[in-house]
Amino acid sequence: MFYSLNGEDLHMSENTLPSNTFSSVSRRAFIAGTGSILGALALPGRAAATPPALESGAHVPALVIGTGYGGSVAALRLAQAGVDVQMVEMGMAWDTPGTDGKIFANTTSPDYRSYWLRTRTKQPISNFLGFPIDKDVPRYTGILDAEQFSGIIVYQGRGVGGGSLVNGGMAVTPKRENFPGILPTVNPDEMYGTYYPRANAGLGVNFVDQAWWETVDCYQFARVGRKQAQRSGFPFVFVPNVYDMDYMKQESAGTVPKSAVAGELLYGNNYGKKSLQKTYLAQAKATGRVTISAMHKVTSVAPAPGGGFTVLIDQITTNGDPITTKSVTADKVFFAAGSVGTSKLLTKLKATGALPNLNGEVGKGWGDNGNVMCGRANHIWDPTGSVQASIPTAGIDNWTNGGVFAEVAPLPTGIETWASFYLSITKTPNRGQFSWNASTGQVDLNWQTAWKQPSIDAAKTIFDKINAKEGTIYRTDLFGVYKVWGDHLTYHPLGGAILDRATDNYGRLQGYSGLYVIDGSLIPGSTTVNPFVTITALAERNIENIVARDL
Ligand code: FAE
Repeated sequence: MFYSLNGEDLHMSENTLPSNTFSSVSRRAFIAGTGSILGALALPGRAAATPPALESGAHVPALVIGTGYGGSVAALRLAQAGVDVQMVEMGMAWDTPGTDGKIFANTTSPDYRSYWLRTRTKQPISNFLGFPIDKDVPRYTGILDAEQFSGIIVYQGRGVGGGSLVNGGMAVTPKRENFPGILPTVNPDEMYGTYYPRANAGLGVNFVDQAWWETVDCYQFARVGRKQAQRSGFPFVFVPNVYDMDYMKQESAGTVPKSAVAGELLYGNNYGKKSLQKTYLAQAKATGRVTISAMHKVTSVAPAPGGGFTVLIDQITTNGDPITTKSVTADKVFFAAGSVGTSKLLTKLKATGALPNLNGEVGKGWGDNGNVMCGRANHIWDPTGSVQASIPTAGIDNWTNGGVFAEVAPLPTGIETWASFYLSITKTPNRGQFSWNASTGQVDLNWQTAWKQPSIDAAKTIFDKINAKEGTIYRTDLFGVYKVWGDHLTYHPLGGAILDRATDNYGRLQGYSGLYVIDGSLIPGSTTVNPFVTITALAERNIENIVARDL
């Protein structure tokens, strides 16, 4: 079953879709979720009077650290409940065109906008035909952070919209049978009946038109992926996305400016993608109660003498240097800086004595969602196409037998590569822990590259079989010289402030009344599929409880 969100065209399309399409959200529940969003829009706001920009010495009722999924849900729902919200975001606003007239750079030509404070790109696929493809770029507060810890690079979006600015838009609701393993203390009936539908509606999730998909050049790579998966007996599943699939049809027909079809993604999409700026954050701003301060980085949160919390914030330049430090008092503070950002802040604040009452669970339970990448070399008669849409639409599901869900990913290089490329999400027991390093003044993560071995083993349950069936081999030239596995990175950081351990069962931090966690750090390391729908749905669930009980 599946649903469509194209205006009034809200209906099930079971007849036209394979039964193995991902989604466990019922039509009634989905419409209930949509109604809730539309109803919420009709609530009285203060559209005329936008709250003032963040000034040092200000007192704010609610301060949200970060503008990704968790932060955007929190801001919208708090504002709708009548609370003025200050959102603080360390990255850029991404609302102004660069020197080429475009806001975002293309994936094939990274420039100063592409990386967060690096002088050389750190592309997830670092090599091609064995040759390194990274290049020098000016140091700038660019959109993609390749944050290096021991044993792993964690890719994250930086800017207003967080990860929604750079991600593949795959909006996957986990299979219900897997949910107890994802968030064991959360009631699945509530999630699948109310909060997943609400999240899908709020995010603007839609499906590709499969009749179009079957014929169009830019999904040839995915059709090759399907053919080979099915020949080896693996279920091939279509997954929803937040990219506007009607827009992509027009791109492909040449009637609108191209984005996904021109390979835009990793450094932002100039068109088509319904990032949070266009969904939750647009609604939040429309209430008139939400102010977003970009290029502001929170460095400290501590109890304020007269109640509430003192929040220290560095306003930074595009070089990353602080211009000024602001001190703000907030009655309530929502940590929504992402799994890594929130974990680093909380670990530091506990260790350095700013928030000593946080419990010993802070910094624990961090996972990589079992991410591992690989490419396969196809035969010359199996081209994957020189034009590849950057938006993935499907995956290979071997979760039940092999603990792996593999996204059939594009390789939008603009040339024929005869490569099939995959990002696998796997079941893995390994979890890392953040700790404060007093000598460097940094937060470390104790991840080891060897901890990816269970992920590689899981991915091999699919790709060894496909290679054997097709008479093909792995590509060894994409992650170095003779290196098969992209086991050095994750796109899906999760955990570090686990629900019902570091916080109560709704994200209230233990030890302090008025501090909350509301992002991916609540989830203990795995969502079995791409994570942002689950992050959004959990945030919807938690903020509803917080608004009802704590305001
Ligand atoms: P996130 O979206 O990371 O937002 C946190 C925000 O806080 C960021 O904007 C930070 O700049 C900001 N911040 C951090 N520290 C501070 C501070 N001290 N002061 C002020 N601001 C701060 O968090 N997921 C999917 O479900 N489907 C996909 O297709 C998908 N593809 C991906 C592709 C890439 C390349 C990447 C990097 C990620 C992808 N993800 C995907 C993961 C997804 O984007 C991620 O799980 C969510 O963005 C996490 O949401 P959070 O709200 O936890």
